[in-house]
Amino acid sequence: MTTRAGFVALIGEPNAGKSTLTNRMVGAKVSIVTHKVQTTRARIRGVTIEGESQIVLVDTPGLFKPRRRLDRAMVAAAWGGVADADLTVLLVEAHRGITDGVSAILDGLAETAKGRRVALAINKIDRVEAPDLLALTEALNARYDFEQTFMISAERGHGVEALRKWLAEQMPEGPWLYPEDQIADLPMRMIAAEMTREKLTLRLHQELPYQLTVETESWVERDDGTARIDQIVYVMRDGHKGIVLGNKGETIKAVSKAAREELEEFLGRKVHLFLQVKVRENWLEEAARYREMGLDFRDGN
Ligand SMILES: Nc1nc2c(ncn2[C@@H]2O[C@H](COP(=O)(O)OP(=O)(O)OP(=O)(O)O)[C@@H](O)[C@H]2O)c(=O)[nH]1
Ligand SMILES: [Mg+2]
Repeated sequence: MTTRAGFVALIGEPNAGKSTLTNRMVGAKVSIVTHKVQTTRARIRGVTIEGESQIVLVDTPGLFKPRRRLDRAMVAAAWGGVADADLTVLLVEAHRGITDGVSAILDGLAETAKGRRVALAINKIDRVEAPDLLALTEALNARYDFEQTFMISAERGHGVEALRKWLAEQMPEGPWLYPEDQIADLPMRMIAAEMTREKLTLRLHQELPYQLTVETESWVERDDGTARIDQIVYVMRDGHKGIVLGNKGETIKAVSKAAREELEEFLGRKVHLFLQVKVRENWLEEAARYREMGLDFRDGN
């Protein structure tokens, strides 16, 4: 049997649906998803098998015009994903079309991805009519020489099988890169922190999600088969701490419950999750915070 294996980088604007597609193809939630932009902060690898092929999906942070150090490190991580991949899939939102952001990514591809294999996936087709889709496909292919165009709904699953079958055929011949049953390549402590960050992002308004980070401080396996997980939520101001805690601690309690439930489902066992909120004015300038997120601090320079 000839096996195949390779890396597929998923890139696109924030909110394009890269993480939703990753989870859909893996068949489990390995990357967090929210309706807000800039949810994914580092490269998250999800693994899936199709026939004789092992496809390693590299979910990346959205590409946008960076302002802060964290933004720059995120964007660098996304382009780094393209550089390391056998194939790149650009996701474009069907109903938004060629925005300034998409245009900038197309320019970036022309500059950095020369000689690299790039396919196009127009996502969220559930939100548009067919004629609009054809026009968008033509316009995008006029801007960049994509190997293939797929029309998908990552959320509903339309077109995802065709994309997956095609990707499987494109993977280079070689031994599988991960054990057959592995679905993600991310330390469990990071997956756990991401789950909490997702619940916080879903519950907090405006800028706050962008100004906090979550770290798993300790993970203790107990004799009774349960795990005790302690996490720290870093915020930048006292006022933010109050908001994250909520009235009588109700916000943090709800977040903790939702994150714990998801963790228990993922791990298939009972978890005791303890969250602590700490004010750290300067966490956005601390190398250790970036390391914990899986980002390169120097990329932010
Ligand atoms: N209607 C519709 N919504 C979708 C589809 N795919 C994803 N979404 C929604 O789009 C939003 C963003 O999805 P994500 O998967 O987090 O997007 P992302 O590209 O990973 O975003 P960043 O991590 O911020 O770069 C979520 O609310 C998803 O539910 C789709 O096919 N149709
Ligand atoms: Mg994402």
